[in-house]
Amino acid sequence: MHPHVEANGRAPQSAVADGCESAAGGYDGPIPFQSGSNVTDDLLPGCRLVPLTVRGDARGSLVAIEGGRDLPFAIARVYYVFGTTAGVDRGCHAHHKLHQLAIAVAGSCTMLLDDGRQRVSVRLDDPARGLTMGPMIWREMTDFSPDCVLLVLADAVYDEADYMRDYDGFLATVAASR
Ligand code: T46
Repeated sequence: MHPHVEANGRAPQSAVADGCESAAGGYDGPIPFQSGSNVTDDLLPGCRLVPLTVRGDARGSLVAIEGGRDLPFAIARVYYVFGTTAGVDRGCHAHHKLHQLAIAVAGSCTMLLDDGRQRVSVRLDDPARGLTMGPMIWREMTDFSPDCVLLVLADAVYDEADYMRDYDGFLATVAASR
């Protein structure tokens, strides 16, 4: 298991994600991580930790990300989360179609990913590594460090209709797609 992949459990049979308060709850217990130790291995479908090329010299470091080249999608939107209040959780939703890449360009936070079958918790703490998140993945962000800046590149502009913000509804959609 990659050291930043901190936990993996089976998704519960019924809703546990009643808002972000239950982000750490509802696990049946850890099960072995399935994908080995390579950082580019799939965590869940559409979710990968990917190394980013760091162009460094004596002055410091620079990472460039070009849509369609370093990413499997064209970048339609960039946003970043920062100044997160201590102890709060964010996310608590899935997307119908959206593809994203998230990078903790400063500080760290934990991203809990849930495909309705399994849950994986990943610590994002490296500006040289991104996390891809595809459609139909419930995500919860927790344990933000005070200095955390979470940069997200997305393949579509903001569309509230693409959000699933109800965990039971998310599970029902997953079940209906089987
Ligand atoms: C995701 C995680 C990682 C906009 O107006 N435009 C935007 O592009 C975004 C992302 C948000 N907003 C508005 C909607 C809300 O009124 O900003 C407010 C906060 O958004 P939200 O509560 O969705 O933020 P997070 O941190 O819970 O989730 C965000 C993304 O929305 C989501 O797609 O995957 O970060």
